[in-house]
Amino acid sequence: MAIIMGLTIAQKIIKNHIVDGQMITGSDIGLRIDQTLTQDATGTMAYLEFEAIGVPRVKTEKSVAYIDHNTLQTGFENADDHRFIQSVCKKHGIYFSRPGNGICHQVHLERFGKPGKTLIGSDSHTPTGGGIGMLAIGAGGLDVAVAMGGGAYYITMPKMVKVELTGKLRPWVSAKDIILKVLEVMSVKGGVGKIVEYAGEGVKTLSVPERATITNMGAELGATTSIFPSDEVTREFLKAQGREEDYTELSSDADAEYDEIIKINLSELKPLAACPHSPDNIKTIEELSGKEINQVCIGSCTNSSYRDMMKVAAILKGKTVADGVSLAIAPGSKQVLNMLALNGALGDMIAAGARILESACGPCIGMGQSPNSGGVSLRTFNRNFEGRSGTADGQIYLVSPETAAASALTGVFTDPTTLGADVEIEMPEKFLINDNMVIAPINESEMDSVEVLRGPNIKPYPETSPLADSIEASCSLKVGDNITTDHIMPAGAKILPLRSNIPKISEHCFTVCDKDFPSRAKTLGSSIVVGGENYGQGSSREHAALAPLYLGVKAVLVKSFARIHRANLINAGIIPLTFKNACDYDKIKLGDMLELPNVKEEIAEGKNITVINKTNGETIETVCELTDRTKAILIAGGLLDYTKENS
Ligand code: MIC
Ligand code: SF4
Repeated sequence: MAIIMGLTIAQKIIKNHIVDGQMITGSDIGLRIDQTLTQDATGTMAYLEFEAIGVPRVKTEKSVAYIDHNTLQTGFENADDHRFIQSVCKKHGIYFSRPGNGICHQVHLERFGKPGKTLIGSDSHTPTGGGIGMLAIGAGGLDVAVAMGGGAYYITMPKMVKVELTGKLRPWVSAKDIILKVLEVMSVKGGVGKIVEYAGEGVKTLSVPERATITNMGAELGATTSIFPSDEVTREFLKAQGREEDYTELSSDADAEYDEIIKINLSELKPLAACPHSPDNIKTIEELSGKEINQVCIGSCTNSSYRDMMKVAAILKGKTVADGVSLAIAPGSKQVLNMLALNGALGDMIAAGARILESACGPCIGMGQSPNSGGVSLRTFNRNFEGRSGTADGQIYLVSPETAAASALTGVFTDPTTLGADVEIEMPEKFLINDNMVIAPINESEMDSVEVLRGPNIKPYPETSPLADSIEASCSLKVGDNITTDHIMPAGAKILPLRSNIPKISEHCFTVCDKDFPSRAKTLGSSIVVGGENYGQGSSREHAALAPLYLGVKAVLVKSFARIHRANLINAGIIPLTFKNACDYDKIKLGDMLELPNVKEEIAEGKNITVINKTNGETIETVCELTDRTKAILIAGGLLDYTKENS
């Protein structure tokens, strides 16, 4: 692949931040990271890792810790974790966004995001920041910890995809429908190894929060990130947030080259839904029209902006939610909620019968509001993986706020374009700015005396060991294609409080697929997991690697991996192997004894890794593409050991 000439937006930001490697598609590059964010469900572990690295004060321009996921406090665990994170922030120079201030991605967009900067976050929807022209990437907690300590963040230089938007959305058709269309075209694995850039005259018709809806759900494409230009619309948004000085203009060069171009005419789009159980299982609302529904949830980091909420309030105003429907609404941030409270829109929602939830992830991560058995739930969220809602047989459809609100009133799937005249929502000239729920870092001189507060649920990082010369281990689990991190390490109200307790949370590892996996893996001592295509899609949770590590999983052998999960496995010292020939998947059964006789040497020398199935005598060629750095990480026993050895 040739060195890049005319530059795309992402390539320009990469060029300004590259500290290691060359900007050649497919090669590994290290980036300087300007900003980091964490949320509480991944944050406790990320800060334990940051402490283990031993850097006294963060070296980024801005690092922010949000409390937004584990806000249902049914025991001491979550509250203890919040207190731990708050005290770590005070000790190490990190901004702390208190519970109640809102969902990390929404608040970061409003208050901290800056065009042209790099951001990594321990949450897969960090690309929301692409809506404001940031190179914003989801990562494992340990990668965020390393970046906070001043280390580079490594990615494979992605391919560039241009999505050219022409025309203008028709009334009642929404930014959500754009990204659902892109998902229909590209699928949940179509973005792996790619950055998706939006361009064309249609871009200027979209406000920053609408752009952020699109970049947010780019995570569901498996893309490294998605990004919009930074233009006059961006400037207006920043000005309305009282931050015009953070604006810089950013666009691609006229001769920038893209590996793939997708064209979407906004004027032709219709309201869409992602049907159970995958974000790329798309149908038009017209096709679903009239189907009975039981629940509607509006909010999440995808669709909880001021604009979205105002639109919903306007649809609900003066009406009542249908008899058979429970409508829950969670405005995305304190800024949004407070503005709705002051301008009367919140009153319209309450009067219509909406159940108003706090500004947090809530039902999106199964923290309450699980639907009834077999219930049909319309959600403005970004993921509808099986069981994620907390109801195993729940039928989750992902839709726009307009479709959600219209359907909540009728009790059946309702195409919002049938609602009549559009309601125009003007972006406010000035948002309500009140950062009183963000605690700024204290002076360096006072930091030493801060005591970090740890609760009994906070357990250390699991034990690691350097890579052995050879591995002999049984296949402890065999799964199919598109396994999500929600399968590997389920979330929800019962399990999320265990995020800082790996021994306990590992008892739930893979139980969605096989309830005996944790005890089997533990009994085996060492084992290997076998899977299909796009293994590990979805969340960035490193717990999907740390729990297997704790249970003795030495390698994961699959047809293909999702990006963040593969990186998390390497960080945890688990070898990510892919079949050289996908059909060899059939040569391994649950319980087979596998041997990797020369694994260390093969990894060190960049060779294919031989796997011998001792149960049936087959020899299987596998591939483990690694750079010098990732080889060294695996040999050291994971990124934490590698970082300690190299600092
Ligand atoms: C999600 O949407 O699945 C989460 C919960 O936000 C995760 C992070 C986590 O598991 O804590 C994500 O998207 O990375
Ligand atoms: Fe929270 Fe849902 Fe967004 Fe994840 S996808 S950050 S759980 S709102």
